[in-house]
Amino acid sequence: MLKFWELAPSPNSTKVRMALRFKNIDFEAIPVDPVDRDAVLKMSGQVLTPVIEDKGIILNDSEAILQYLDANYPESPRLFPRDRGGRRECEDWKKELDEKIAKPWMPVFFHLIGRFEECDQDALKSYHEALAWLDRLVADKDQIQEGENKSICDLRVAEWATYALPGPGFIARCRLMGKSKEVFAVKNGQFKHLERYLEKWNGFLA
Ligand SMILES: N[C@@H](CCC(=O)N[C@@H](CS)C(=O)NCC(=O)O)C(=O)O
Repeated sequence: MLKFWELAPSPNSTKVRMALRFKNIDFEAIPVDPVDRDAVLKMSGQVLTPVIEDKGIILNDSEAILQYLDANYPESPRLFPRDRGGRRECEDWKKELDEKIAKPWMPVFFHLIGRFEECDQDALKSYHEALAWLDRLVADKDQIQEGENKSICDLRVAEWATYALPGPGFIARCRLMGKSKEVFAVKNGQFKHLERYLEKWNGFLA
């Protein structure tokens, strides 16, 4: 069975967990201690998570893992489109999210994990603006980008939005997500379209 070295709730690990669940791939998750990377280093030759071991292959880097899963599990639902134009659109969407939501997310997350003493209020405001933008975009949709095999775009929305809108299963599995909900300070019902849209992806994180 595929083994997954995971550091919850880091976004790169969250991304891989959602991909594995979306593709219905059985896996064994092995939690990594953030201050003890020896096992990861010994196994993969580097210290960063996530890492997977599958069919004799050891692979780190979340983006490489997502591509590997699509290439090696062809019977499972696809994350990425096959055609170049579709791939470019998905890459553009990633860039847009990186700029609009991942950037302001980071200082707030660093406050959550204790790396920054203060919560950067400007970043939090920009993060909320990004959530409001996404809430408008998903108002009447289950899929953010038109076309087949673009679930990666939805996964990427969930990757960043779940920190403010985590599902109960994610909070139960990873206690820090309860605190995350408080720190990212979104009220229930504030982004109701996004809450509905995230249900499926939050289910994958339970
Ligand atoms: N490009 C890598 C980055 C991996 C990465 O930065 N992992 C973080 C957790 S999200 C980590 O292990 N950091 C180690 C540390 O901060 O000590 C990926 O996408 O997987």
